[in-house]
Amino acid sequence: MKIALIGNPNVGKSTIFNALTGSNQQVGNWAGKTVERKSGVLQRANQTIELIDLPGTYSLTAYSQEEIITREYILRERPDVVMAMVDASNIERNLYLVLQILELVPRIVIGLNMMDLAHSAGISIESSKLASALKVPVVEIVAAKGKGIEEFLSEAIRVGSMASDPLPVEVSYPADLEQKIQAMELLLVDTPWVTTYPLRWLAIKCLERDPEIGQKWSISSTKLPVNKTVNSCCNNGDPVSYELQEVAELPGESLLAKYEEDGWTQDHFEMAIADAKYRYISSILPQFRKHENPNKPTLTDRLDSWILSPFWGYPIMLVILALVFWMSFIASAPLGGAVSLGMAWVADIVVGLLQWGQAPEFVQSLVRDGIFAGVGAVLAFVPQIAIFFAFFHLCRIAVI
Ligand SMILES: Nc1nc2c(ncn2[C@@H]2O[C@H](COP(=O)(O)OP(=O)(O)O)[C@@H](O)[C@H]2O)c(=O)[nH]1
Ligand SMILES: [Mg+2]
Repeated sequence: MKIALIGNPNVGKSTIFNALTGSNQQVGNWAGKTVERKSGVLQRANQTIELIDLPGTYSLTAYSQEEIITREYILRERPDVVMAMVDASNIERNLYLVLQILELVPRIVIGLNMMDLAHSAGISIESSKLASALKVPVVEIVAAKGKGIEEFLSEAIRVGSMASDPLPVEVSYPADLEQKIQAMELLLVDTPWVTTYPLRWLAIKCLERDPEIGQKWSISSTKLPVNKTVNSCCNNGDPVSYELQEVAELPGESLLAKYEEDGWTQDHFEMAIADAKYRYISSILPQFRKHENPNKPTLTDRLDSWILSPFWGYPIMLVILALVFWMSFIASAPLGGAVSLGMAWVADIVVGLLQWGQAPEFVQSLVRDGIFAGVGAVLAFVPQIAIFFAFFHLCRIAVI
Protein backbone atom coordinates (compact mmCIF):
# COMPACT_ATOMS: atom_id res chain seq x y z
CA MET A 1 0.00 0.00 0.00
CA LYS A 2 1.23 3.47 -0.90
CA ILE A 3 0.47 6.30 1.53
CA ALA A 4 1.29 9.98 1.02
CA LEU A 5 1.70 12.49 3.84
CA ILE A 6 0.55 15.95 2.82
CA GLY A 7 0.18 19.24 4.65
CA ASN A 8 1.22 22.86 5.04
CA PRO A 9 4.84 23.49 6.03
CA ASN A 10 5.54 22.91 9.74
CA VAL A 11 2.39 20.95 10.53
CA GLY A 12 4.38 17.97 11.82
CA LYS A 13 4.59 15.71 8.76
CA SER A 14 8.25 14.86 9.27
CA THR A 15 7.65 14.20 12.96
CA ILE A 16 5.04 11.59 12.01
CA PHE A 17 7.12 10.27 9.14
CA ASN A 18 10.15 9.76 11.39
CA ALA A 19 8.06 8.18 14.15
CA LEU A 20 6.57 5.68 11.70
CA THR A 21 9.55 4.82 9.54
CA GLY A 22 12.37 5.15 12.08
CA SER A 23 15.65 4.48 10.36
CA ASN A 24 13.94 2.81 7.40
CA GLN A 25 14.14 5.92 5.25
CA GLN A 26 15.39 6.86 1.85
CA VAL A 27 16.31 10.51 1.51
CA GLY A 28 17.15 12.17 -1.77
CA ASN A 29 15.92 14.95 -3.99
CA TRP A 30 13.03 15.12 -6.39
CA ALA A 31 14.52 14.87 -9.84
CA GLY A 32 15.79 18.15 -11.14
CA LYS A 33 14.56 19.94 -8.03
CA THR A 34 16.16 21.30 -4.92
CA VAL A 35 13.31 19.86 -2.89
CA GLU A 36 14.00 16.98 -0.52
CA ARG A 37 12.30 13.64 -1.16
CA LYS A 38 11.77 11.31 1.77
CA SER A 39 10.21 7.89 1.57
CA GLY A 40 10.17 4.96 3.95
CA VAL A 41 8.83 1.46 4.31
CA LEU A 42 6.94 -0.02 7.24
CA GLN A 43 5.00 -3.16 8.04
CA ARG A 44 1.53 -3.29 9.59
CA ALA A 45 -0.80 -6.30 9.72
CA ASN A 46 1.19 -8.26 7.15
CA GLN A 47 1.12 -5.35 4.79
CA THR A 48 4.11 -3.50 3.41
CA ILE A 49 3.45 0.19 3.38
CA GLU A 50 5.41 2.73 1.42
CA LEU A 51 5.11 6.10 3.10
CA ILE A 52 6.15 9.29 1.36
CA ASP A 53 6.66 12.64 3.08
CA LEU A 54 5.62 15.16 0.43
CA PRO A 55 7.00 18.71 0.54
CA GLY A 56 5.01 21.14 2.68
CA THR A 57 2.69 23.32 0.61
CA TYR A 58 -0.20 25.71 1.11
CA SER A 59 -1.86 25.15 -2.22
CA LEU A 60 -1.93 22.89 -5.26
CA THR A 61 -1.62 25.50 -7.98
CA ALA A 62 1.46 25.39 -10.19
CA TYR A 63 3.37 28.32 -8.73
CA SER A 64 6.06 26.52 -6.75
CA GLN A 65 8.11 23.34 -7.00
CA GLU A 66 6.48 22.01 -3.81
CA GLU A 67 2.98 22.46 -5.21
CA ILE A 68 3.80 20.81 -8.51
CA ILE A 69 5.63 17.89 -6.89
CA THR A 70 2.77 17.25 -4.48
CA ARG A 71 -0.01 17.19 -7.01
CA GLU A 72 1.97 15.39 -9.69
CA TYR A 73 2.82 12.72 -7.15
CA ILE A 74 -0.87 12.24 -6.36
CA LEU A 75 -1.85 12.15 -10.03
CA ARG A 76 0.94 9.95 -11.34
CA GLU A 77 1.84 7.69 -8.44
CA ARG A 78 -1.77 7.40 -7.27
CA PRO A 79 -1.23 6.65 -3.57
CA ASP A 80 -3.92 4.39 -2.08
CA VAL A 81 -4.67 6.98 0.56
CA VAL A 82 -3.55 10.47 1.58
CA MET A 83 -2.78 11.31 5.19
CA ALA A 84 -3.55 15.04 5.33
CA MET A 85 -1.95 16.74 8.30
CA VAL A 86 -3.75 19.77 9.62
CA ASP A 87 -2.61 22.31 12.21
CA ALA A 88 -5.53 22.57 14.63
CA SER A 89 -4.31 25.98 15.82
CA ASN A 90 -4.51 27.38 12.28
CA ILE A 91 -7.29 25.34 10.82
CA GLU A 92 -8.71 27.76 8.25
CA ARG A 93 -5.59 27.95 6.11
CA ASN A 94 -4.91 24.24 6.54
CA LEU A 95 -8.38 23.21 5.40
CA TYR A 96 -7.86 25.22 2.22
CA LEU A 97 -5.26 22.65 1.19
CA VAL A 98 -7.51 19.78 2.32
CA LEU A 99 -10.31 21.02 0.04
CA GLN A 100 -7.89 21.06 -2.87
CA ILE A 101 -6.74 17.52 -2.11
CA LEU A 102 -10.37 16.42 -1.96
CA GLU A 103 -10.85 17.68 -5.51
CA LEU A 104 -8.04 15.34 -6.54
CA VAL A 105 -8.63 12.18 -4.50
CA PRO A 106 -11.49 10.90 -2.35
CA ARG A 107 -9.42 8.63 -0.11
CA ILE A 108 -8.05 10.88 2.56
CA VAL A 109 -7.78 10.89 6.34
CA ILE A 110 -7.21 14.10 8.26
CA GLY A 111 -4.69 14.13 11.11
CA LEU A 112 -5.62 16.99 13.42
CA ASN A 113 -2.22 17.85 14.84
CA MET A 114 -1.00 20.54 17.27
CA MET A 115 -4.04 19.95 19.47
CA ASP A 116 -1.90 21.12 22.41
CA LEU A 117 -1.16 24.49 20.75
CA ALA A 118 -4.81 24.93 19.79
CA HIS A 119 -5.81 24.21 23.36
CA SER A 120 -3.39 26.74 24.84
CA ALA A 121 -4.60 29.35 22.34
CA GLY A 122 -8.13 28.79 23.64
CA ILE A 123 -9.33 27.03 20.50
CA SER A 124 -11.29 23.84 20.76
CA ILE A 125 -12.00 21.69 17.72
CA GLU A 126 -14.51 18.89 17.75
CA SER A 127 -12.94 16.35 15.46
CA SER A 128 -16.13 14.30 15.03
CA LYS A 129 -17.99 17.38 13.82
CA LEU A 130 -15.17 18.29 11.44
CA ALA A 131 -15.35 14.71 10.15
CA SER A 132 -19.06 14.94 9.48
CA ALA A 133 -18.75 18.41 7.91
CA LEU A 134 -16.22 17.16 5.36
CA LYS A 135 -17.36 13.51 5.32
CA VAL A 136 -13.74 12.49 5.89
CA PRO A 137 -12.30 10.55 8.87
CA VAL A 138 -10.42 12.76 11.35
CA VAL A 139 -7.92 11.57 13.97
CA GLU A 140 -6.65 13.86 16.74
CA ILE A 141 -2.89 13.77 17.22
CA VAL A 142 -0.07 15.44 19.11
CA ALA A 143 2.77 14.28 16.88
CA ALA A 144 5.51 15.83 19.01
CA LYS A 145 4.41 13.63 21.94
CA GLY A 146 3.72 10.56 19.81
CA LYS A 147 0.00 10.69 20.61
CA GLY A 148 -2.50 9.36 18.06
CA ILE A 149 0.10 8.48 15.42
CA GLU A 150 -0.75 4.76 15.27
CA GLU A 151 -4.49 5.53 15.19
CA PHE A 152 -3.89 7.94 12.31
CA LEU A 153 -2.03 5.24 10.39
CA SER A 154 -4.62 2.51 11.08
CA GLU A 155 -7.37 4.80 9.90
CA ALA A 156 -5.39 5.52 6.72
CA ILE A 157 -4.89 1.78 6.12
CA ARG A 158 -8.62 1.21 6.63
CA VAL A 159 -9.56 3.90 4.10
CA GLY A 160 -6.83 2.74 1.69
CA SER A 161 -8.25 -0.80 1.78
CA MET A 162 -11.91 0.16 1.24
CA ALA A 163 -13.56 -1.67 -1.64
CA SER A 164 -15.06 1.47 -3.14
CA ASP A 165 -14.18 5.15 -2.97
CA PRO A 166 -15.75 7.16 -0.15
CA LEU A 167 -17.78 10.25 -1.02
CA PRO A 168 -16.38 13.32 0.71
CA VAL A 169 -17.96 16.77 0.36
CA GLU A 170 -17.65 18.76 -2.81
CA VAL A 171 -17.16 22.51 -2.50
CA SER A 172 -20.10 24.29 -4.01
CA TYR A 173 -19.07 27.29 -6.06
CA PRO A 174 -21.29 30.35 -6.68
CA ALA A 175 -23.83 29.68 -9.44
CA ASP A 176 -22.10 31.72 -12.20
CA LEU A 177 -18.77 30.02 -11.55
CA GLU A 178 -20.35 26.58 -11.18
CA GLN A 179 -22.01 27.00 -14.55
CA LYS A 180 -18.62 27.82 -16.15
CA ILE A 181 -17.00 24.79 -14.50
CA GLN A 182 -19.74 22.55 -15.85
CA ALA A 183 -19.45 24.02 -19.35
CA MET A 184 -15.75 23.24 -19.31
CA GLU A 185 -16.44 19.73 -17.95
CA LEU A 186 -18.69 19.08 -20.96
CA LEU A 187 -15.85 19.92 -23.33
CA LEU A 188 -13.41 17.69 -21.49
CA VAL A 189 -15.52 14.70 -20.60
CA ASP A 190 -14.70 12.69 -23.72
CA THR A 191 -11.00 13.54 -23.93
CA PRO A 192 -8.30 11.05 -22.89
CA TRP A 193 -7.21 13.53 -20.18
CA VAL A 194 -9.93 12.36 -17.84
CA THR A 195 -8.04 9.12 -17.38
CA THR A 196 -5.19 11.11 -15.83
CA TYR A 197 -7.09 13.88 -14.06
CA PRO A 198 -10.41 13.92 -12.21
CA LEU A 199 -12.87 15.70 -14.50
CA ARG A 200 -13.97 18.49 -12.14
CA TRP A 201 -10.40 19.26 -11.10
CA LEU A 202 -9.31 19.29 -14.74
CA ALA A 203 -12.10 21.70 -15.65
CA ILE A 204 -11.17 24.04 -12.78
CA LYS A 205 -7.48 23.94 -13.72
CA CYS A 206 -8.31 24.66 -17.36
CA LEU A 207 -10.31 27.70 -16.29
CA GLU A 208 -7.31 28.81 -14.21
CA ARG A 209 -5.13 28.26 -17.31
CA ASP A 210 -2.84 26.02 -15.32
CA PRO A 211 0.42 25.70 -17.27
CA GLU A 212 1.07 22.09 -16.23
CA ILE A 213 -2.18 20.71 -17.54
CA GLY A 214 -1.97 19.02 -20.90
CA GLN A 215 1.58 17.76 -20.59
CA LYS A 216 1.96 14.23 -21.87
CA TRP A 217 4.53 12.07 -20.13
CA SER A 218 6.03 8.71 -20.92
CA ILE A 219 7.41 6.37 -18.32
CA SER A 220 10.88 5.07 -18.92
CA SER A 221 12.70 2.45 -16.94
CA THR A 222 16.07 4.11 -17.43
CA LYS A 223 17.09 7.27 -15.65
CA LEU A 224 16.69 10.06 -18.14
CA PRO A 225 18.32 13.47 -17.92
CA VAL A 226 15.72 15.90 -16.73
CA ASN A 227 14.64 18.46 -19.24
CA LYS A 228 15.56 21.63 -17.36
CA THR A 229 13.15 23.78 -19.32
CA VAL A 230 10.22 21.76 -18.13
CA ASN A 231 8.79 22.83 -14.86
CA SER A 232 7.49 19.47 -13.80
CA CYS A 233 8.54 16.88 -11.37
CA CYS A 234 10.04 13.62 -12.46
CA ASN A 235 11.15 10.94 -10.12
CA ASN A 236 14.50 10.04 -11.51
CA GLY A 237 15.51 8.97 -8.04
CA ASP A 238 12.96 6.17 -8.48
CA PRO A 239 13.12 2.97 -10.51
CA VAL A 240 10.97 4.68 -13.08
CA SER A 241 11.43 8.10 -14.59
CA TYR A 242 9.19 10.31 -16.62
CA GLU A 243 9.93 12.09 -19.82
CA LEU A 244 7.89 14.90 -21.28
CA GLN A 245 6.61 13.82 -24.67
CA GLU A 246 4.52 16.76 -25.73
CA VAL A 247 2.39 19.58 -24.48
CA ALA A 248 -1.08 19.19 -25.91
CA GLU A 249 -3.62 21.90 -26.33
CA LEU A 250 -6.76 21.02 -24.45
CA PRO A 251 -10.19 21.90 -25.76
CA GLY A 252 -11.74 25.03 -24.36
CA GLU A 253 -9.61 27.83 -25.85
CA SER A 254 -12.57 29.51 -27.54
CA LEU A 255 -14.67 29.15 -24.39
CA LEU A 256 -11.89 30.75 -22.36
CA ALA A 257 -11.61 33.57 -24.89
CA LYS A 258 -15.33 34.21 -24.58
CA TYR A 259 -15.11 34.26 -20.77
CA GLU A 260 -12.17 36.63 -20.96
CA GLU A 261 -14.26 39.08 -22.98
CA ASP A 262 -16.76 39.05 -20.12
CA GLY A 263 -14.01 39.93 -17.63
CA TRP A 264 -13.32 36.37 -16.45
CA THR A 265 -9.57 36.53 -16.88
CA GLN A 266 -7.13 33.95 -15.50
CA ASP A 267 -6.68 36.03 -12.32
CA HIS A 268 -10.40 36.45 -11.95
CA PHE A 269 -10.96 32.68 -12.11
CA GLU A 270 -8.16 31.98 -9.66
CA MET A 271 -9.47 34.54 -7.18
CA ALA A 272 -13.07 33.40 -7.50
CA ILE A 273 -12.15 29.73 -6.99
CA ALA A 274 -9.91 30.44 -3.97
CA ASP A 275 -12.48 32.82 -2.54
CA ALA A 276 -15.24 30.21 -2.83
CA LYS A 277 -13.13 27.67 -0.94
CA TYR A 278 -12.40 30.11 1.88
CA ARG A 279 -16.07 31.09 2.04
CA TYR A 280 -16.99 27.43 2.24
CA ILE A 281 -14.52 26.92 5.11
CA SER A 282 -15.90 29.96 6.95
CA SER A 283 -19.41 28.59 6.54
CA ILE A 284 -18.58 25.23 8.15
CA LEU A 285 -16.13 26.50 10.82
CA PRO A 286 -18.76 27.28 13.48
CA GLN A 287 -19.86 23.62 13.36
CA PHE A 288 -16.60 22.38 14.86
CA ARG A 289 -14.42 25.25 16.09
CA LYS A 290 -15.03 27.19 19.27
CA HIS A 291 -12.95 29.93 20.87
CA GLU A 292 -13.08 29.39 24.61
CA ASN A 293 -12.69 33.10 25.20
CA PRO A 294 -13.66 34.65 21.89
CA ASN A 295 -13.42 38.27 23.06
CA LYS A 296 -9.92 38.03 24.42
CA PRO A 297 -7.45 38.49 21.56
CA THR A 298 -4.32 36.38 21.75
CA LEU A 299 -0.86 37.95 21.90
CA THR A 300 -0.39 37.11 18.20
CA ASP A 301 -3.68 38.84 17.36
CA ARG A 302 -2.59 41.94 19.24
CA LEU A 303 0.86 42.01 17.63
CA ASP A 304 -0.72 41.45 14.20
CA SER A 305 -3.10 44.35 14.68
CA TRP A 306 -0.10 46.68 15.11
CA ILE A 307 2.33 45.13 12.63
CA LEU A 308 -0.23 44.70 9.86
CA SER A 309 -1.94 48.05 10.42
CA PRO A 310 -1.79 50.27 7.31
CA PHE A 311 -0.66 53.20 9.48
CA TRP A 312 1.79 51.69 11.96
CA GLY A 313 2.96 48.82 9.73
CA TYR A 314 5.44 50.91 7.70
CA PRO A 315 7.18 52.70 10.60
CA ILE A 316 7.40 49.35 12.46
CA MET A 317 8.95 47.74 9.40
CA LEU A 318 11.49 50.60 9.11
CA VAL A 319 12.38 50.30 12.79
CA ILE A 320 12.91 46.53 12.44
CA LEU A 321 15.09 47.01 9.34
CA ALA A 322 17.09 49.75 11.10
CA LEU A 323 17.54 47.46 14.10
CA VAL A 324 18.80 44.62 11.87
CA PHE A 325 21.18 47.06 10.18
CA TRP A 326 22.40 48.48 13.48
CA MET A 327 22.89 45.03 15.06
CA SER A 328 24.63 43.61 11.98
CA PHE A 329 26.98 46.49 11.16
CA ILE A 330 27.40 48.66 14.26
CA ALA A 331 26.69 46.55 17.35
CA SER A 332 28.65 43.62 15.92
CA ALA A 333 31.80 45.74 15.35
CA PRO A 334 33.29 45.11 18.85
CA LEU A 335 32.74 41.36 18.35
CA GLY A 336 34.57 41.52 15.00
CA GLY A 337 37.34 43.48 16.76
CA ALA A 338 37.51 40.86 19.51
CA VAL A 339 37.86 38.10 16.89
CA SER A 340 40.75 40.02 15.21
CA LEU A 341 42.43 40.58 18.57
CA GLY A 342 42.00 36.92 19.50
CA MET A 343 43.50 35.83 16.18
CA ALA A 344 46.45 38.23 16.64
CA TRP A 345 47.00 36.84 20.13
CA VAL A 346 47.00 33.22 18.91
CA ALA A 347 49.23 34.24 15.98
CA ASP A 348 51.76 35.75 18.41
CA ILE A 349 51.86 32.53 20.43
CA VAL A 350 52.22 30.32 17.34
CA VAL A 351 54.88 32.56 15.76
CA GLY A 352 56.67 32.70 19.15
CA LEU A 353 56.75 28.88 19.15
CA LEU A 354 58.04 28.85 15.57
CA GLN A 355 60.81 31.33 16.52
CA TRP A 356 61.65 29.19 19.52
CA GLY A 357 61.87 26.16 17.23
CA GLN A 358 64.01 28.26 14.84
CA ALA A 359 61.65 27.80 11.91
CA PRO A 360 62.79 29.58 8.72
CA GLU A 361 61.66 33.19 8.31
CA PHE A 362 59.41 32.39 5.31
CA VAL A 363 57.45 29.81 7.38
CA GLN A 364 56.97 32.35 10.18
CA SER A 365 55.83 34.94 7.66
CA LEU A 366 53.50 32.43 5.98
CA VAL A 367 51.85 31.60 9.31
CA ARG A 368 51.69 35.20 10.61
CA ASP A 369 50.89 37.21 7.47
CA GLY A 370 49.30 34.52 5.35
CA ILE A 371 47.34 32.14 7.52
CA PHE A 372 46.50 34.16 10.62
CA ALA A 373 46.16 37.59 8.98
CA GLY A 374 44.17 36.11 6.05
CA VAL A 375 41.90 33.83 8.03
CA GLY A 376 41.56 36.49 10.76
CA ALA A 377 40.34 39.04 8.21
CA VAL A 378 37.64 36.62 7.09
CA LEU A 379 36.69 35.50 10.60
CA ALA A 380 36.26 39.13 11.68
CA PHE A 381 33.13 39.19 9.48
CA VAL A 382 31.61 36.09 11.06
CA PRO A 383 29.78 37.91 13.92
CA GLN A 384 28.31 40.37 11.41
CA ILE A 385 27.13 37.58 9.12
CA ALA A 386 25.84 35.42 11.99
CA ILE A 387 23.81 38.28 13.47
CA PHE A 388 22.37 39.19 10.10
CA PHE A 389 21.33 35.61 9.32
CA ALA A 390 19.87 35.11 12.80
CA PHE A 391 17.61 38.15 12.19
CA PHE A 392 16.89 37.03 8.65
CA HIS A 393 15.75 33.63 9.93
CA LEU A 394 13.64 35.26 12.67
CA CYS A 395 11.88 37.48 10.13
CA ARG A 396 11.30 34.48 7.88
CA ILE A 397 9.70 32.33 10.57
CA ALA A 398 7.70 35.30 11.81
CA VAL A 399 6.17 35.59 8.32
CA ILE A 400 5.38 31.87 8.20
N1 LIG B 1 3.44 21.84 20.04
C1 LIG B 1 3.52 20.89 19.09
N2 LIG B 1 4.56 20.91 18.25
C2 LIG B 1 4.62 19.96 17.30
C3 LIG B 1 3.63 18.95 17.18
N3 LIG B 1 3.96 18.14 16.15
C4 LIG B 1 5.12 18.63 15.64
N4 LIG B 1 5.52 19.71 16.33
C5 LIG B 1 6.71 20.54 16.09
O1 LIG B 1 6.48 21.33 14.94
C6 LIG B 1 7.69 21.56 14.24
C7 LIG B 1 7.54 21.19 12.78
O2 LIG B 1 7.38 19.79 12.67
P1 LIG B 1 7.83 19.00 11.36
O3 LIG B 1 7.54 17.57 11.61
O4 LIG B 1 9.22 19.35 10.97
O5 LIG B 1 6.83 19.62 10.31
P2 LIG B 1 6.78 19.46 8.71
O6 LIG B 1 7.31 20.74 8.16
O7 LIG B 1 5.32 19.31 8.42
O8 LIG B 1 7.57 18.27 8.33
C8 LIG B 1 8.75 20.73 14.94
O9 LIG B 1 9.48 21.59 15.77
C9 LIG B 1 7.94 19.72 15.76
O10 LIG B 1 8.60 19.32 16.93
C10 LIG B 1 2.52 18.96 18.11
O11 LIG B 1 1.59 18.15 18.06
N5 LIG B 1 2.54 19.96 19.02
MG1 LIG C 1 9.11 18.13 6.89
